[in-house]
Amino acid sequence: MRKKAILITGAAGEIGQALIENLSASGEYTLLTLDLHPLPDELHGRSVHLIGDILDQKLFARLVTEYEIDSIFHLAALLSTRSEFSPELAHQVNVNGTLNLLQLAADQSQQRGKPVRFMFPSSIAVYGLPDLATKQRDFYVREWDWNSPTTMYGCNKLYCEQLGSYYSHNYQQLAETTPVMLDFRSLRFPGLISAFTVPSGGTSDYGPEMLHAAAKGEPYRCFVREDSTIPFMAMPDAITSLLLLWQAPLESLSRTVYNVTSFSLSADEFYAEVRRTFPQAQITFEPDLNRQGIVDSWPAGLNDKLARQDWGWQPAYDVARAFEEYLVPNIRQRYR
Ligand code: AKB
Repeated sequence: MRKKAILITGAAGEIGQALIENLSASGEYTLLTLDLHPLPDELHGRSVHLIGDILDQKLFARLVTEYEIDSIFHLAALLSTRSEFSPELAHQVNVNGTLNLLQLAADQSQQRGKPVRFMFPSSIAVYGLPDLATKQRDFYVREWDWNSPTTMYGCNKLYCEQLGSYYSHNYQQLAETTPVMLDFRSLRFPGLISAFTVPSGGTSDYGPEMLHAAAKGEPYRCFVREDSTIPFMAMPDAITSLLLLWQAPLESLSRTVYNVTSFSLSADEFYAEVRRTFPQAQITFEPDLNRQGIVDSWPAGLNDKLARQDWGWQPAYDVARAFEEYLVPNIRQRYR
């Protein structure tokens, strides 16, 4: 008899680490985690960890002989800045890797006669605002607004959302018998800020990088202008939203992809929050034109009304609580 398990890809990344911490706490689930890298020592023993590549289909073929995959949290991806340096590699990992996992989920759903729940974090990078005036005017974008990404990562995320929806609703639509479809659900995240990990390869990284540098007493050159505004979210809210959507009854969902957000801040306002706790922070603003262009194309805020309406999404951390109760105390402790 195969063991029922939840598969988490990209498990050693920022969201992955926080998710393992949360899902393993109850001891209720067998977690199968996959990453190119080992997990940090604190997470040892919380999951069955495999060092491997999502492009390795043989690895998945072996996995399903031992495990019945009940849900997949597919977190592995090359982020936006990294993807611009290696667009073809990004496409391989972000699109072909996702396709492999969708196929695995489709086969598993069919085999066990029950949909595999497939959770896919998407991003504000799927939006592409044409100019700053429009960004200011259409401050809180809805899911269907401005779906014209300017980055490889954004294109990859938008396409994979659509692939997920295809596998959920129309897969093998011409076959004589309708297959058991998988159950794909996606969240468009803003820039995420963790107190415990520092992001790498993203373009929203200037926020968390500023904060972690200040806490370490290191100078930081912020690569966007002071007025650059995007939405952000503290990691605990990201995990809450992921788990809420995962657990939501299918009948309550009116779509497969939802915006979620907590607060919007300009880089200057972010700096002001950092300075409140670390008045000696040495932050300078030296915009990098290319990365600035990416941030300018991303929305200043997200309209997450549908997530609130359909599955009761509500952020627990506004700016003040995120900094005062989550980020600052934990970061202080970390760099003490
Ligand atoms: C990135 O900057 O690439 C990510 C994202 C906004 O999805 N943090």
